[in-house]
Amino acid sequence: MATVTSAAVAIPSFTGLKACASSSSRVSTASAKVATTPVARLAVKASLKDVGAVVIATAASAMLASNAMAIEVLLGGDDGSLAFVPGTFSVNSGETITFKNNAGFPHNVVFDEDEIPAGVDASKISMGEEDLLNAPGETYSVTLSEKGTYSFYCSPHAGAGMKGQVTVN
Ligand SMILES: [Cu+2]
Repeated sequence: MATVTSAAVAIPSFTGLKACASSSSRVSTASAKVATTPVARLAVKASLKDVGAVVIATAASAMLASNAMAIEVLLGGDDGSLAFVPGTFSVNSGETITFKNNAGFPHNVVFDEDEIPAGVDASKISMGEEDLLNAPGETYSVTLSEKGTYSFYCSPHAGAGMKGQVTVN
């Protein structure tokens, strides 16, 4: 039974990883090939049928935890607005935030050195002021470990109000 359970978790996890990799360029696409024998595949099917969505949901969150990809923030709204979407959000310490070019680029992500927790080096978590994401779907990922509130902006569009805030819990 233990074997069946781990195989059941591995399959949707692999699917999730592929979806993840296709939507972001800098998130690790670590090989997640699962060696499944025909017997194991049958066991997975039966197991998934038996326990249903609960296993899939668990596997999906396990995938997120192993990738530590907590949230994706779009750069530019679908309506053409110069904004981070969402503009205000929370993550847990150590989770990865992935900013993804969506519309109205070029954009970038610069943390405000005056509005981040004391002791955090803004330059280590920011893109350079001159460093821009130019291509559709291009991403910038950052992992924040110090708890507190961080403000950030897009340097080309800060004047137009492209600013955001993340709380790390
Ligand atoms: Cu911008």
